[in-house]
Parts: sequence; C-alpha cells; structure tokens
Amino acid sequence: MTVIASPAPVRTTCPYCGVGCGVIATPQPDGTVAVAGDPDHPANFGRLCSKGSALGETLSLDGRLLYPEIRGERASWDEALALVASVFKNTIAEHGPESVAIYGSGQLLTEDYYVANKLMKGFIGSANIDTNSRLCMASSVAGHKRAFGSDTVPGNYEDLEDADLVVLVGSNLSWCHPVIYQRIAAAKAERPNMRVVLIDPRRTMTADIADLHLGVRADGDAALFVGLLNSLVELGLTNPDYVAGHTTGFEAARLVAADWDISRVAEATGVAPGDIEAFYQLFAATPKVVTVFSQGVNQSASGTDKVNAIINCHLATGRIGRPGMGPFSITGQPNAMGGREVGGLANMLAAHMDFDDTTIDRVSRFWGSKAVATKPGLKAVDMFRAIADGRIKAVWIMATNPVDSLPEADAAREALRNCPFVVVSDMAAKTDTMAHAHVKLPAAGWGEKDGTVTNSERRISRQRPFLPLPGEVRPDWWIISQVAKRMGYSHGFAYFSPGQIFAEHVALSAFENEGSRDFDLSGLASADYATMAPVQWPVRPAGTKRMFADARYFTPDGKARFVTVQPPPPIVPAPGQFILNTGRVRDHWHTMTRTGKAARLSAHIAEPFVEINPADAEALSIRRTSLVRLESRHGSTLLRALVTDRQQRGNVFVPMHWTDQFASNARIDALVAGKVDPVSGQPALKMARVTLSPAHVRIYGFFASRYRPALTADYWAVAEAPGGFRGELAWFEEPQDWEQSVRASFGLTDDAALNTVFDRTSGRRAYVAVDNGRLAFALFLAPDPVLVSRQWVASQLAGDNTDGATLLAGRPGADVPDQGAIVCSCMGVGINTIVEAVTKSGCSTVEAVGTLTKAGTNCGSCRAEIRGLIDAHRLAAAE
Ligand SMILES: Nc1nc2c(c(=O)[nH]1)N[C@H]1C(S)=C(S)[C@@H](COP(=O)(O)OP(=O)(O)OC[C@H]3O[C@@H](n4cnc5c(=O)[nH]c(N)nc54)[C@H](O)[C@@H]3O)O[C@H]1N2
Ligand SMILES: Nc1nc2c(c(=O)[nH]1)N[C@H]1C(S)=C(S)[C@@H](COP(=O)(O)OP(=O)(O)OC[C@H]3O[C@@H](n4cnc5c(=O)[nH]c(N)nc54)[C@H](O)[C@@H]3O)O[C@H]1N2
Ligand code: SF4
Ligand SMILES: [Mo]
Repeated sequence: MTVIASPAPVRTTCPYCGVGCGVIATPQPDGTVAVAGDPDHPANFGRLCSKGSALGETLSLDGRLLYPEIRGERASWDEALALVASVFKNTIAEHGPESVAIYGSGQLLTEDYYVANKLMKGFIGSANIDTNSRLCMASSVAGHKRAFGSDTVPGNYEDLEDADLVVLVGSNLSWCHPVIYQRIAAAKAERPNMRVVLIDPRRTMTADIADLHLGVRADGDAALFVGLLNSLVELGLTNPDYVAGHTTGFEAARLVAADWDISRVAEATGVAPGDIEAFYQLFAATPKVVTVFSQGVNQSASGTDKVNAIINCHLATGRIGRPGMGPFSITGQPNAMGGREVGGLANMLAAHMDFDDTTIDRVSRFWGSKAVATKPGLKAVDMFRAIADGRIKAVWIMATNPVDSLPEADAAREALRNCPFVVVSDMAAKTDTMAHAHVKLPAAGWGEKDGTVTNSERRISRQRPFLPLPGEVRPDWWIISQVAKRMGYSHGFAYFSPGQIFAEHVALSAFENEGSRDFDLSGLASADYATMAPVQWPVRPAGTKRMFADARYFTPDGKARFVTVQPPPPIVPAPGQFILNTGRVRDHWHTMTRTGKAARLSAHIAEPFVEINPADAEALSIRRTSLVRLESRHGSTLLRALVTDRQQRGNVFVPMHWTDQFASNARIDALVAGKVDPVSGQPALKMARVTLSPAHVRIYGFFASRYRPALTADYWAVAEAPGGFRGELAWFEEPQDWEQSVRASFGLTDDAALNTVFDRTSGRRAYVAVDNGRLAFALFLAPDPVLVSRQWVASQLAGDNTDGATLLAGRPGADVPDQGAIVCSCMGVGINTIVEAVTKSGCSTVEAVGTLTKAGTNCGSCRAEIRGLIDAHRLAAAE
C-alpha cells in the first residue's frame, strides 16, 4: 500500500466542489506540485477555478495529523485500531447496535464510504450511519425519490449549455460551482438569446449573468414554482400527452396550484408581480429550460417540497430527459453523489436500495451477513441529539467537522464533550471537532488517497495519488477495514486495494438489478481501475448521458409522480429579529482546513462578516466595518459589518467558513436552530432568526506578523498571508500597558527594538518590529476601524522593507501604488489596480481590464467582481 511520489503528470479529480473537474497534477523536483485543468475531462475541459488553481498551495504538511493519538498521546496504529474496535464491540454488546454511530462525509471517496456503510449497516446491524450530505443533498434526494421513484439527476452539464433558459434557484453558481458558471457564461456569450434567471434573496455575483433576478423572500420558492405550475396551466402550455402518458398525480397538484395566482405569489415571495409574470412567460415560452437548484432550495424546512414544486413544472411540460431540459440538482461536495450511491444516508440501505424485505434479503446474501440493519437509522440532527442524551455512546466521525457545520453547533459540541467515546478521522491535527476526540486517526488527503468520486452529472472519475503517504497517515478505507477485522468481521473486510472495493460496489449495483434500479454499474465489471476514464452512470454496458429519455421512471407503474405542494406561510420574523441566511464565499471551502492554508485564497476575504442592508444598519446604528453581535436562543457571534444593498432588508448573510481556529467567535451554526424538513430531515440552515446589535469597541486593530501571535483581544480573526499571518483585532476595554501587551502577544523580548507612533489627537497607535532585516510584525490600533492598506502591509512580510516610516504609516509611499484588497487571487491583482484601469485607462470591459492588469485572465472566478467594479466606476471614468 505504499505509494511512491510520482514525478510524471497524474490525472486526478479536484477535491472541492461537485463540478468534479479533472486535474493534472505534476510533482516538481522542489517538492511543490504543479496543478492544471485536464483538457480532456468532460466536466471542465481544462478549466479550473481559483480554489482548484491553488490546490498546490494547500498540500504542505503544516497542521496535518500524522500519527494516531489516544487521549492526546501518540499511539501506534495497532493500539488505536484495537481500542476503537474493542470499545465499539463492548458498547454494542452492552447496549445494542443502536448505541453506536458513524458520521461521515461527501469528502470520503466512494470506496471509503462503501466500507463504512457496509460495516455499520451490514455487520454492526444498525443504520446509524449518516453524513454531512444530510445538511446538503437530503432534500434533493427525497424530492427525486418522491417524483421519480429513485434518486436520479436526469441531465448533464451539456444540457446547461444547450438550454435557452437556465433558471438558478438558491444557487450562487459563480462562487460555488465556478466552472459550471463559466460554461454557462461562455454559452451565453456565444448565443446571446440564451436567458438566465436567478432566484435568490441576495443579489450575489451570480446575478452578473442573469437577465432577471428575483429577490425572493426566504423560502418563497415553493410559492413561486406552485404559481408557475398554475400559470403554465392557465396559459395552456402544459404537455397533456406527457402528463397523461408518463405521470400520475397531476390533477391534485393542479388543483392546489390553482389558488396561486400572480398576486398571491407576489405577496408570498415579496417579488414584484411584473417580474413574476416575466419569469412565468419566459419559462412558458422556452421549451429548452434547465432549472438548477442548490442550497437555497435544499437547506430549508420546505426543501423537499421546493424540489418537487420545481420538478412538477418540468413534468407538466414534459421538459425532462431531453437535450437542454430538466431539473438539475447540483451537488456540493466532490463525492456527494458517490455517498448517495453507496447508501451513506441513514435512510438508504445500499446501492440506491431502500429498506424492505427484498432488499434486506438481497444485500444480506450479497454481503454474506445475517446482521444487516432492517430499518433506517438516525439522521444527522437526531443522531447528535441521541449522542447528547446518551442513547449513542460511541461515535466515529470521518471527514467532517460537525462542531462547526451542524445546526445548534454549541449543543453538538457539548454532545461530543460528554460522549463516552469519540473517534475522529481527519487530515487536520486541530479542528473544533478534533478537540473532543478520544482517538484521533490520521487520514490520507487529496493527492495521497486513491479511489473514485461522482460529480453532479453522475460522472464517476478517479482520484489518483501523486504524493507518498506522510507520517503514518492511512486511507480511510484501510482504517475502517482494519477496525472491522478487529471487531471480528474479517470475512467481509479482507480488502487490500480500493480497486477491489470498487469492483464489489460495481457488483452490488448490478446484483439482481436487471434494469429495476437506476444505479447500475454492470458495464464496469471488467473495467481497468487504474486507467478508468470518467463515465456517467448507469453504465449498462456504456455510460448514460441523460436519464428518462424513454420517460420510464423507477416507480412501480413506471410513471413519474406529481407531488402536491402546499407553499408554507412566509417567514415573518418577530419585531427586532432578522432572518439569518448562511453560505459560502468564493475562495474558501467549508471549515477552511485546506483553503485556510493558502495565503492566495485568504487574500480575497480574510475575515468573517455579516452582510446587512444599509437601511437596517442605519436603523440599528451599525456603522460600516464596525463589529456586530448576532444572537439567537442557541448562541452568539461577533462579526464585521459588511453594509451592502446586495442584501435585502430584514435578512442578513454570514459565511459558514470561520471556526475557532481562525476567529474568536464566528461559528455561525452556533446560532442556527436544528429545525429540519419533515420529509428529508435536512436542517433549515438558511432561515434562522437572530437579533443584531452594534458591539461597543474601544480599540480596533490590524496586524501582519511572521508568526501567529498569542492574542488576548476580545475579538480576533487570523488569516494566512504570504510569509506569515494577518489579522483583525478589537478590544472592549483598553489594555493598561499597550507596549507590554504588544510585546507579550508577539513574543518580543523587553530589550528588542520596537518602533512606535502614537497620535494623541486621533488615538491611533502603530508598532513595528524589524528582525534580521525583515519586518517581524506591524500592529495598528485605532478607536475606529483601522484604516491602513492591509494588502500592502501583509505583503511587506515577504519583502525586505525595513523603512520604519512607511511601515508605521501602514501604506506605501506616494510613489508606490497601493493595489488594495485582492480581487483576482490567481494573478494577485487588487481592487485599486482594477478601479484605476477603469477610471484612468478607460477600460470598459473585463477583457480590457485583463489585457491591462492580467486580472481575470487565469481561472476567471473573479470576472463577475471585475464587471461589478467596472459598472460601479464607469461613471467616474466618464467624468
Ligand atoms: N467557494 C466554495 N464553493 C463551494 C463550497 C465552499 O465551501 N466554497 N462548498 C460546496 C458545497 S458542499 C455546496 S453544498 C455548494 C453550495 O452551493 P450554493 O448552494 O450555491 O451555495 P450557498 O452559498 O450555500 O447558497 C446558495 C444561495 O442560496 C441563497 N438562499 C438562501 N435562502 C434562500 C431561499 O429561501 N431561496 C432561494 N432561492 N435562495 C436562498 C443564498 O443567498 C445563497 O446565495 O457549494 C460547493 N462549492
Ligand atoms: N449554516 C450553515 N451550515 C452549513 C452549511 C450552510 O450553508 N450553512 N452547509 C452545509 C453543507 S452543504 C455541508 S457539505 C457541510 C460541510 O461541513 P463539514 O463537512 O463539516 O466541513 P469540511 O470543512 O468540509 O470538513 C471536512 C473535514 O474532513 C477533513 N478531510 C478532508 N479530506 C479528508 C479525507 O480524505 N479523509 C478524512 N478522514 N478527512 C478528510 C478536512 O480536514 C475537514 O476537517 O456544512 C453544512 N453546514
Ligand atoms: S469548479 Fe473549482 S472547486 Fe469545483 S471542481 Fe472545478 S476546480 Fe474544483
Ligand atoms: Mo454541501
């Protein structure tokens, strides 16, 4: 199982989003890895986004867990595996199989996931294995199953390019699936008649390609799509032949929808009737329409209904299973789809089979186990409640960070703190979840691990290793199999390679299938795992581009189901409350264990924030860039105010990324209630209620430092910078002795030189220490949010500037340009440089800015932001 570092280019797949881009990784003689898009991979044809392009910068072993640990002490694999196996075994013997659980992740490879599911459902005999996909894809899965009888994504990426109308619902595609966004943008540039409609309470960067943006109220989607069904009926633009021949349930859905005329939809969604009508007419008049949906749909208490309200409109018009048409649930994680295939969700058994007598018997025979679980297990939110109340006494967490990503995250943390036995398998040594592990297991990460992932269009691609396993790191499949063997299940887990596991997964998918199940890989039975090319399932014998072309569904009668959807009443926060919307930023990935390591990626947004509409900010006396306290019944956070009219009133947005590793108090899920969709069990992560108040800060600070300081501030947020760290600080009370506190925080001895300025009138202070001809740290303090050129100060860490005067001023001298916050992370181009290209050099297109500054010319993820800057500054240019 030793993997040799390969000097030759290796074809693999990006470990971030569900686009599943092909990557060519080439280890370099100096130990770095060059990363490029694979021109032959059908997901990206050579493109990569900012996160994919920076993959090489996240591979250092800094912060990696390299050896197993038991209760904080290094242990051998033998000791660690034996302990996990014996505690699980004893707990099961004493309290039954329901007293243990596995909590997995869409970042496991299919082979890891298959083995984890087999251990829990096949041999331990409980279905208490659930995954972070419960927080992500569960409502789409449930919606697909209700409509199609199976969890099938009908279309593919080409359909998005072929469509004449792309409707994006609750998806910030430009930041979260940038390569798909670019493919749509390129198709639209080629066919200017193509239309894009964006449905999102926020005006995100994705609005850049939208012809129409419907700023719906939170959870307005069900009303919008039920109204669309009604409008299609009224316009006489349904497809009666399709409805009669291939579906059931239309009449009931139509009757409920009949109550939803445009004025009622306008009331429920907060969207102007004219815009709703424009959308309905466009949809009705455009046969080739794809509706893409993501977390604004799934992460809701009405998520499954939203999914079915969307699918209903495609079924009613017969726009499914044909080129350029269909509902398209876009997946989040690299292997969100693979997890669904193996049965990683607690309510699925395996290989797209539910729990019924036939499937339980079939899977028992296939696995050679009499212990196969007979009923669904606990879903993520309930699983952590069961840990909290002691029903679950031993839990194994793999490749996910629930202390940050689950709703009621403080309660999840408390549950782990009190759980008798917590095992965590992760790449990172320090995470907020790892802090509560009794046993820490070092897992192989991207570049080291070997297996398969499935992307949003059902395409299975290989992730291949190109680095040796560092320290005593092991792949997840190996760790799980070793524990299984030690639990006495040797015959089921005699695996020696991921290829062997994949072959078993293929065989199970085909076992007694004969076309009865959508998930069928029979055509891969004799595939060469080493060289396997990307392929879309089902594979029988060849891959399948598009499903339901024959309008045959996986229900008993072969017909699709309309689901009657009753839109929920609009969410009306109590006076003083705001709806808390949460999600992602362009250059960070979830809890930042990997993207947080790349200075280039942190340069885009280096601090957690809350987006607030200007009118709301004013009403609450919240000033721009000041600090804001957000509170709910479940917890509180302290965040930087980002006042912007992209945000609608009554609604605030906070990114989900910042953890206790990067900020003092920014774990946003601590505030989110564990309210779930009744069908899917997916939590409503985008609709919590919070209150806001300005924080009373005495002193704000900003620093850049070669070493990570030991901070005692009331507020801090730290990010990687080239050659060190940068960070934001705030104090509610002024320390008694600034200089001493600065020396202590930055590890400066009493006799080491410290340059200082203090301006008594403004109250501003600056401290600069130089060491060995280089900046060691610079710290700026002020009673108002600090005004220095952050990008410039941070960039001085890597240079040889020792000029106390400019350093203490916190900005370059008059003769040196200050490029401002980084917009284009690939080329390192800042906002001031771009604005100057617009205002001084007259650039009026993204291309012109690119030619002059190089911004936006590599991965293209920042092109929407550049266009925004052009729009905002064009007037100034014309003056
Ligand atoms: N850069 C980056 N990319 C990622 C990830 C990442 O961490 N960073 N994570 C990946 C993963 S796992 C996932 S699941 C995907 C998520 O991809 P997306 O779903 O596109 O991302 P989010 O930012 O979670 O949410 C999308 C949008 O839903 C909107 N929204 C909130 N409430 C509603 C509502 O009621 N109705 C509608 N229509 N919209 C609403 C939000 O304003 C937000 O803009 O991204 C993947 N890609
Ligand atoms: N409020 C709010 N909460 C959310 C969301 C939201 O939009 N809003 N989104 C939800 C969604 S869609 C998702 S997908 C989740 C994501 O949330 P998490 O899954 O908690 O976030 P990650 O940071 O991706 O955690 C992955 C962990 O696995 C580790 N890891 C990476 N590769 C491997 C591997 O090969 N093996 C092992 N063993 N470990 C590995 C990483 O170091 C990291 O610690 O968050 C959910 N929570
Ligand atoms: S779009 Fe970006 S993050 Fe997603 S798979 Fe492609 S390169 Fe990776
Ligand atoms: Mo996700």
